[in-house]
Amino acid sequence: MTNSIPFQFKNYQPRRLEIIDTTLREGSQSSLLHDHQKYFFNQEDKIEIVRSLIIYGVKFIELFAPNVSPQEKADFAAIKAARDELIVQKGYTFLLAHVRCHPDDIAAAVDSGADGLNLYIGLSDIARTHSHGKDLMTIVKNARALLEETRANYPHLILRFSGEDAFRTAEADLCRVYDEIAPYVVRFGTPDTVGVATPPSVAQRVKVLRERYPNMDLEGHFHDDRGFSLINALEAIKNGMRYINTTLLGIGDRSGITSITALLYNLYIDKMYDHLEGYHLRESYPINVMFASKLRKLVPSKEPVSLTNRTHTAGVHQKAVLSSVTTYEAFPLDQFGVSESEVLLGPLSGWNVIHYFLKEIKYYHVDEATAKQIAAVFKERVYNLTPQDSPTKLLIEIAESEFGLSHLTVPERFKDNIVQVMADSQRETAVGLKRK
Ligand code: HCA
Ligand code: CU
Repeated sequence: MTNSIPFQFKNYQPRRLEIIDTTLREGSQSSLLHDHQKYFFNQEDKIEIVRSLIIYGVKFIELFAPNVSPQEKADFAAIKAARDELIVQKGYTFLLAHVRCHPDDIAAAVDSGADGLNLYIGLSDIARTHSHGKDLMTIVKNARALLEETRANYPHLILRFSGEDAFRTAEADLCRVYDEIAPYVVRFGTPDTVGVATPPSVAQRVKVLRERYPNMDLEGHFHDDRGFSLINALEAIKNGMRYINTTLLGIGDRSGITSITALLYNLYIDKMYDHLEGYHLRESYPINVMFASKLRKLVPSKEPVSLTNRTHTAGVHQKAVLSSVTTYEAFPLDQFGVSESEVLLGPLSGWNVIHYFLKEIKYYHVDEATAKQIAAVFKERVYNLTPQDSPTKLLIEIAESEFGLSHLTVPERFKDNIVQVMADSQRETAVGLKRK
């Protein structure tokens, strides 16, 4: 099967990997927003998110169909204006509307100036029975007519078609529908709507679709119900899929989809550098921090591009990372914007880190023997801390009032050589570590 539409991407040559970020569509469906009594991103949030994504190097951004609500329509226009402002500096970014195979959605998206339509419809038996109730051939007939008309009326639009729940749709059914639709679109989506796909099933599906539609680009959208959204996206890319849907921090319906920074980080680790063309990897951690603050939370500990991935609490680990961080940090997070490392003072801290903290960070005169004694007292008392106290305060109190430690005088110009600025100065218990 071939796709007959020669499509001009406004002179844009798609890269080896094109991320279609859907933070503002799929991500907006996340229950996390409800948990934090936020419920939706306001227009200011959306513009900041879009600007950050464009600066990060994303060229395709998915938004809701503008007829979802008057607010979505107004937001679409504001986002488009923000996108337009960045064209001279950053090149063109395509705004894609996520639309049902319904004339109202298509008309609203076209009116709002969308560059493309991400059309979708449920194909699996379950969706057909419980969602829209239409049989396969009726779906094909309606979708085909609509797409034919849309293609003819708006030759400039980027049209994509997705069979929702593609991984619970029989291959024969999927192909029967895609065969009919192929002449009108440039991309087929294969969403794993409920997160049932596994790396082998992804590899198999991508191979079948690539063979059957060699001129068609494929797009993946992997939900994380089993925790496979990242590995499935990697597997799809390794088998030749070019377009992948992501969100910031992987948020989305239920447990979400593939995290954008986790995906790029893993491609880097796997040395797939040609897939990273045009992405500003050093912005990875800053973009995660920006987005986490919108959700009123910290960058989650399960996010690979996080400071937590560089935070050490166990005494044995702390001692080792003081000597070389590579002992407990295998991959280079610096390139992803995590330029600090942290050791947290707490019940598990050993005398090494206490010595390091008192001497190198707080500039006390302290020898190792005294640091060992202070550590013993600290370890006894730290369990009784109330939430108002901090381990740092306790340690300093012990050091000064019980051990009578006094300060060294360190010339100003040497201070920066010893300690890095801490990532979050609110966290009094964090010890900044010098990177080696
Ligand atoms: C949805 C379902 C969807 C669609 C993905 C797509 C999914 O919320 O509309 O159209 O590519 O997971 O199937 O997100
Ligand atoms: Cu989804």
